[in-house]
Amino acid sequence: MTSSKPIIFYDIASNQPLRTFAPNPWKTRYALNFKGLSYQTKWIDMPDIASVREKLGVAANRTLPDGTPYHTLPAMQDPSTEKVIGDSFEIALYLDRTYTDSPRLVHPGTTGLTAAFNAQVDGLFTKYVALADQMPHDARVAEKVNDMIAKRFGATAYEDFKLSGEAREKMFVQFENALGEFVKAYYHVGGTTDYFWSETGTAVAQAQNRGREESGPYLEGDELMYADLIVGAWLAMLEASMKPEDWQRVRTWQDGFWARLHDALAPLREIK
Ligand SMILES: N[C@@H](CCC(=O)N[C@@H](CS)C(=O)NCC(=O)O)C(=O)O
Repeated sequence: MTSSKPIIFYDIASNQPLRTFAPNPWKTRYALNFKGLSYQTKWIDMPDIASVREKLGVAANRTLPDGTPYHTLPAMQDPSTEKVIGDSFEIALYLDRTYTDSPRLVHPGTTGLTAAFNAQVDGLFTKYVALADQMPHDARVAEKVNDMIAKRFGATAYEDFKLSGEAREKMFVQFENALGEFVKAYYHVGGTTDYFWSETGTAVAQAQNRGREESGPYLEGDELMYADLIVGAWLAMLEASMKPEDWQRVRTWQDGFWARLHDALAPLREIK
């Protein structure tokens, strides 16, 4: 089927110019652009996400540590089928099921694997999200957003989450090491956690990458699939939400591997 009317994609509003910055909406934008589908973005201020989703009739899909549910984006409404979906992974599966003439995001027989990979990648990057401390929230809502986040985690103020000095530097080193472990998935080497991206292990990592430099930067080399967009979404979040010099630092890690992946996805970052 081809979509007759544009799909409505609900994304979180940034400051001007409006652009995607949060990782899960990035997954959906990448998916829509990859499939070449016609869509338009509805930008939603973060404090309004719950009321918009309630109006659309989708349930809250995340829970706080105390069990309280809360609403998130992305969400999607497809006027051609009247379907409304409020989760990035479910949106990807729906798009594959419905728009079979466009390239497939999740290849047959890999749905469970991709779901597990999605959770794994979210967990990995979320651990270091404090380093993305320049989220481009609009000034009109920034204070409300900061209060919302602080309240969720029992802090008195958003400032309590901010890292500085040695603690921040330590987190950078840990993040680089964690990505050094993760890059093994791309090098197609063993998954055992032996931390080869330690100071003494760097040469091992480089040796193991030999032979993969010439192929594309995706998990399967030249062939892009949804799993690559999941990682790409987190990299796009880092670019949008880190200090430029911090993002430049990430770009140098693992011999520039993440920069190569992010740059390869540039044609799919169009905002419609
Ligand atoms: N499982 C959901 C998670 C979506 C999610 O966590 N979205 C975040 C942005 S990346 C959000 O909307 N957060 C709003 C908030 O924290 O209030 C999905 O994949 O769509």
